Amino acid sequence: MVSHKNVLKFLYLFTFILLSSQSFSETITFKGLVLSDFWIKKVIANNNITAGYIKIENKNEKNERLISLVSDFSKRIEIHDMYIKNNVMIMKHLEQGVLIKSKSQLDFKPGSLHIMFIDLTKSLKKTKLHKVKFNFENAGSIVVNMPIMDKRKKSNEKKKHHHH
Ligand SMILES: [Cu+2]
Repeated sequence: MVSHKNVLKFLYLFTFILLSSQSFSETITFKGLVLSDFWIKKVIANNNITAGYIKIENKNEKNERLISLVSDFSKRIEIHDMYIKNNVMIMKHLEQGVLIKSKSQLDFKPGSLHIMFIDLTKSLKKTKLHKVKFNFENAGSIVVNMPIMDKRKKSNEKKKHHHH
């Protein structure tokens, strides 16, 4: 016979495994917006800057705009776009935020659109999730718990061109 205690032990273990695997399976649905695959890149050495990524799908009839972001671990957060112009990598601060068209998905990803955390005030532990508040023009604000990763997991990586 399986005792109650053992079942509880098993559940705790199971929960622990789920939490420690830090999968990308978490998806947040918020007022017609679907947020997924969100993560922050592990801070390199003594840098006090890092980047974050997310996929935002807008299922609404109306266009949406991500206006700004706030966290308690960096003094500033900017939305940046990155592209090559005349063989030079250009990083552009999108001061008006970024448009997410109706019925479309916007991908923040390495080498492209990204969230820039500037002047980090805390060390970002890999074992913790880090709260970042996303402010949208229509949907309002939502706090997302973002994990720290070395890089995006292979299983989620689509074939893409690399720009160096
Ligand atoms: Cu940047």
